[in-house]
Amino acid sequence: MTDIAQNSQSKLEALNQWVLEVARLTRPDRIHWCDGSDAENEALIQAMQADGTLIKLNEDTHPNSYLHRSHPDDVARVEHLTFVCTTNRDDAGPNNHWMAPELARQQMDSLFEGCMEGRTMYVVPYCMGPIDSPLSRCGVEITDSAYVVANMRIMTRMGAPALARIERDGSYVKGLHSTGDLNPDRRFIMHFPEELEIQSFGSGYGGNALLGKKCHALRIASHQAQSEGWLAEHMLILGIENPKGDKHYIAAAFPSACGKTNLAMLIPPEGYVRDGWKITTIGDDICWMRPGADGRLYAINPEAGFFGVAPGTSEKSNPNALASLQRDAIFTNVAVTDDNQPWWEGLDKRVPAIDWRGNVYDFNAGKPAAHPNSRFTVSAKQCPSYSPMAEDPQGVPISAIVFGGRRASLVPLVFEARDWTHGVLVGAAMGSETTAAATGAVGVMRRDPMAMKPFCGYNFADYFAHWLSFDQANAKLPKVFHVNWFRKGDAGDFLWPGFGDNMRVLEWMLKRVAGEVDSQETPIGHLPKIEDVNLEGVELSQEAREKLFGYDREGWRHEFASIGEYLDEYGPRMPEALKDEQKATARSLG
Ligand code: TSX
Ligand code: MN
Repeated sequence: MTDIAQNSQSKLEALNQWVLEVARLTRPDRIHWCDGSDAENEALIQAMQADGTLIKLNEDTHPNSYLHRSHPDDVARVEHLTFVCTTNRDDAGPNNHWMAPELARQQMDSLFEGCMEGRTMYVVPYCMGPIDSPLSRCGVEITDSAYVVANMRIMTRMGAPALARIERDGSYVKGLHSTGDLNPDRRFIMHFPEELEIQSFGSGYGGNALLGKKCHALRIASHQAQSEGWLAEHMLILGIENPKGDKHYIAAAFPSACGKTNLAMLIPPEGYVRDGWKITTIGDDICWMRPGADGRLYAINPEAGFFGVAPGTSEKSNPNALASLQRDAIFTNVAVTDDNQPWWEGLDKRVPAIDWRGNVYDFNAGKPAAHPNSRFTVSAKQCPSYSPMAEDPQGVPISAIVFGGRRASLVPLVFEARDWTHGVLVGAAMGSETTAAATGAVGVMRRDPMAMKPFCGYNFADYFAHWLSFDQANAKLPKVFHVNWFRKGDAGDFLWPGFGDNMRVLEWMLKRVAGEVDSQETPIGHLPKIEDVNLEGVELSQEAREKLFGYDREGWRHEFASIGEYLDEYGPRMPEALKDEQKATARSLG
């Protein structure tokens, strides 16, 4: 046996040992190693239809598509039950719930003990990112949920090719998941970034159970990225092609309920399409990027599918998403029509027959028929705007990073950061107003740095320092922008049309990247000169023009005082350079 063969055999041997160790603890009736084949998927879907996990939808309108109804108490991520278990508490930071690793393991061992009795244990090898990309990373999820397997097959490169890469790489993230009895009192999502391990018990919901997504690709990967010199971000990636055929790529971070998936799949206004502009989609949720040999940041989408919020997705808000959902999709917690088609609020004017819990829908009860966090799972390949570059192992070069939030007041439509450090401050200070879809009060501003508040696997102060560290002499970093599609007028109306018209803002960003236009310099950054934004075909009132393209010194003075207080919450680990940037801006606001 050659050294290499011996080595790879021992790597799989280690995986085998871990699987057996988990089986000794959880005591499943069967162990199934997933190969990702069509035959395997069909057998799983058959079994899930037989036991009621999946309900077949209308084959004529939605071929090969299924509905899953989760336990009604298991419909969303559970931040208060999500922990980052680092040796030192400060490494997790005030932005995470922390538990000592030994205590967390003890607690999880007792939950996992015997939890798979009578069940099948699935071993799911997966790769986050194109199989042959140096930016990709692998994992193995052990789960007792066939629904998780079916979703992981869509969301990741799952099965035999991933196992082969694991055999080559040797390293992978170990994820252990059981739905347990779905008791919310016995539910925990534990991360052990130092050991590249995840343990999740008591939930079957996507963000808690599809461990490749938020747990691996964001929490564990952000920690790994910090030590390896790259970035794991909660960002969509889109491509823009101009009439000359130049291609640019933009990565953008938004908190929930800002329409990230809609922006990733944007269809430009008619005039732009006629002139030869094109938007392509690389990803809608997660972006891994690292500096290339030329100093630019190169990005991949580690996912292979979309796990999107259904409500609000319509022919008007996102035709590309709807087109993606015509076949081979899994719907979770949506309503159905009388002819068994999936339905959700905002889709169209039909009235559904059955609500997300499986009860006859009572229109007069005034409650939504689909759960507000109901989801679709679908392969990215089914999206008409999906870019072939999403499969490129080298990734795509990023020309602009965009941060955004839902802000009814103060924040203009778009501004550009002065430089990288200022850009990091813009990302660190970003926030969004809560909507009815989230729990709690509506319209309250919450800071959500880089949209990573629930997903950064380490101390935010160290995370900002890591971002600042990319500003090297040979770096050709993207320009950083901030956008707000949600500015309201005094009458409470949205001032910007949004959706496809956001293309006009993206075009201005590219003009800035190319150095084709100058700007209004203000203490908060570069605002567009209104004549440099193509507003042909949009009607904006005088109030809209002033509020979207102007800046309110007095309001920003208050905002910067609040940003200063926010940074101070992270204590002495907060990088001086960021605090200095905040102070300098505060001073120039007078
Ligand atoms: O996704 C949105 N985007 C980004 C699209 C590429 N939404 C939906 C947010 C909920 C997830 C938006 N909502 C956007 C937006 O740009 N803007 C708005 C606010 C808005 C809503 C309705 C209208 C205009 C703005 N106008 C009419 O309905 C006619
Ligand atoms: Mn997300």
